[in-house]
Amino acid sequence: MNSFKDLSNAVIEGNSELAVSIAKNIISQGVDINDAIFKGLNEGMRIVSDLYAEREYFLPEIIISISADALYDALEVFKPHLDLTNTKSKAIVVIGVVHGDVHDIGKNLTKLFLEASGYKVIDCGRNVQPDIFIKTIKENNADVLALSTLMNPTLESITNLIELLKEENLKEKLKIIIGGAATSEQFAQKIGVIHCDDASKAAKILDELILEEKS
Ligand code: B12
Repeated sequence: MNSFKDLSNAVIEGNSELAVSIAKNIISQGVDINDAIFKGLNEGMRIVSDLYAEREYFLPEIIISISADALYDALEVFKPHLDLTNTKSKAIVVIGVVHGDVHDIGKNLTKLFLEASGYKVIDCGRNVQPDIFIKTIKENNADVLALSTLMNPTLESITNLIELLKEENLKEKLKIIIGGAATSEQFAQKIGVIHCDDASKAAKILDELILEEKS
């Protein structure tokens, strides 16, 4: 679909006005909004990330922030049209970016996809201290903990948090799913959690786990 590519280009260009106008157009055409978010917005940000990785010194971080703004502005247009009001949620998810890391675009997309799939998501934000995660999990009797990090040094924050969850006897009660560019299947296996490299797949993975548990 052409408008997905246009939307992705608007994010790459950091053109909020254009992104919003394309998003409105997509809605008026009755196109699948999950598809628009993934194939348009997410794809645009992925290309920006690749450009940054390849030509790091020529693409200032400010440009990336402008792309992120365009993505968020378009998301605001889509949000009211996603069914986020499921009266009976599938499960309660606590989500956040671990301590030391402020990259939250992937986490925000994961949150949105989970909400759109019927999960109740409590967002702890970014650069989250371990005790905040523990408190939020306990207060909300959470079923799932979803963690994100894009930086290698902050993998340690995930390891430390898992240790703390064990001490609090919470690890076995929770399904723990991690994502973000710094995470890997190997790392996830080592610490006994689930790995997912794609925000749009998280709900499917959790659906299967929850179904498995119920049967
Ligand atoms: C955008 C960006 C920024 C923005 C962040 C804006 C924001 N609000 O998030 C700004 C400019 C602020 C920034 C700052 C910094 N950045 Co930066 N940044 C990036 C960049 C270019 C893109 C990241 C991004 O948003 N990608 C798009 C999103 C959609 O992708 P994503 O997060 O990977 O998420 C996808 C999946 O991973 C998954 N996912 C993510 N989380 C989760 C969680 C769950 C549960 C699930 C299921 C899935 C999932 O779903 C998403 C979509 O499918 C990357 C480079 C790159 N190539 O990735 C560097 C990068 C991550 N940054 C880097 C660094 C070093 C920094 C700084 C330290 C720079 C500095 N010297 O100040 C600071 C960070 C300070 C800190 N303490 O956090 C490094 C990290 C190196 C490393 N591996 O350790 C990178 C890799 C650049 C590089 N090549 O050096 N950055």
